[in-house]
Amino acid sequence: MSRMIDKSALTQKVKNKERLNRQEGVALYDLDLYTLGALADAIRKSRYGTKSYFNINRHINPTNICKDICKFCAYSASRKNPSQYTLSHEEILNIAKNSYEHGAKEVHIVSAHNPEVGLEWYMGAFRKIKEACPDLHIKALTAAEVNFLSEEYRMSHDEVLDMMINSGVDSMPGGGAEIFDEQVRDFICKGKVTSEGWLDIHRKWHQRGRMSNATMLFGHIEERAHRIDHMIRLRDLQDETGGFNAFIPLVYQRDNNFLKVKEFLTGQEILKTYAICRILLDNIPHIKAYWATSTVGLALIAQEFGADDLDGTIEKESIQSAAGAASSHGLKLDEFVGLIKNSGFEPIERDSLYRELKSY
Ligand code: V47
Repeated sequence: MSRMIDKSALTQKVKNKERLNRQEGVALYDLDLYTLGALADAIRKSRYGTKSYFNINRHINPTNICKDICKFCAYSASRKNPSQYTLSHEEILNIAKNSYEHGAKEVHIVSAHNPEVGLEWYMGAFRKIKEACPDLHIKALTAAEVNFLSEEYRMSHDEVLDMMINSGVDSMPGGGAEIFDEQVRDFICKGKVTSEGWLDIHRKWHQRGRMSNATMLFGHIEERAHRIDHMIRLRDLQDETGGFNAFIPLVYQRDNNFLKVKEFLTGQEILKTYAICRILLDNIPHIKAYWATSTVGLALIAQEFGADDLDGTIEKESIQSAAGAASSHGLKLDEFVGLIKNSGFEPIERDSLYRELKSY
């Protein structure tokens, strides 16, 4: 189908800043990497020049005990797993305080779906962090976790979202989106929040005047058309709410999980996907090359293929690193800044809502 679309007409349409439909989105993959890169780079440069955003953040993953079994996940542990853990409030608070004292502006708190710890374990941790560090931005609970809590405690999504706000959560991370196509989703993470559920939770969050991010897990069993479908569903919601700050394509990590993927993406396909999301998602301000899954090297190149954000220093990360990513320890600030500078871009430290804090 995509072969029927004239490549030069498609290229011209992108240059004219006209919105592309689903079929044209898929056809973008037929353009060569350099054409796509130039198109995405022009959009990126027209918005941000050579600025590349990052923040000083700390990822906290407080429990790995999960009632769900997502085939791609190497992080979760069943209750019988010897490597299971659940942090106490005191431990979570100490991590947050320590990071705050060392310059972190954001804690990114994402856990597994642990049915044993109780709602107060989730919410109380946020309250305690907010009380101790009022200026520390709390980005917490994916839509998948919101859905889990609502099912577990027989509450509506609205009630869980209100409880998050009352407990000090400032924004929501983009996790749990995986791939929206229902057939692929059923195969890779059956039982998790549905695609419609994920989108509706973010819709409700945005209706409360709050911002969030959106991810897409790619490079496993999905096809190009599924990625385009995913992006278009997000673009539609963004038209409605305007509440997404950033889109984050997460490159599938292959180790220690049940998804037996034989062929992995080439660097070209990953870069094409960054470029395509910059082109298609005309209404989402930022494209984040999350270095933990793309590798630092490819994230730096992605800056020339549409990405304007590199996430943050992270400090410690357990979800992707369990599946093979090199993010178990983050990046030191001076190293991160040096890498961005050496790649020809201007490192801009931002806060969680993309207000510029410092140019390095
Ligand atoms: O939703 C799990 C992903 C996500 C694997 O909002 C994997 O700023 C790759 O959402 N290979 C959680 N990915 C992380 C996340 C995130 C990360 C960075 C920034 C933001 C943000 C959000 O981790 C899950 C899932 O898609 N994940 N296993 C894996 N094997």
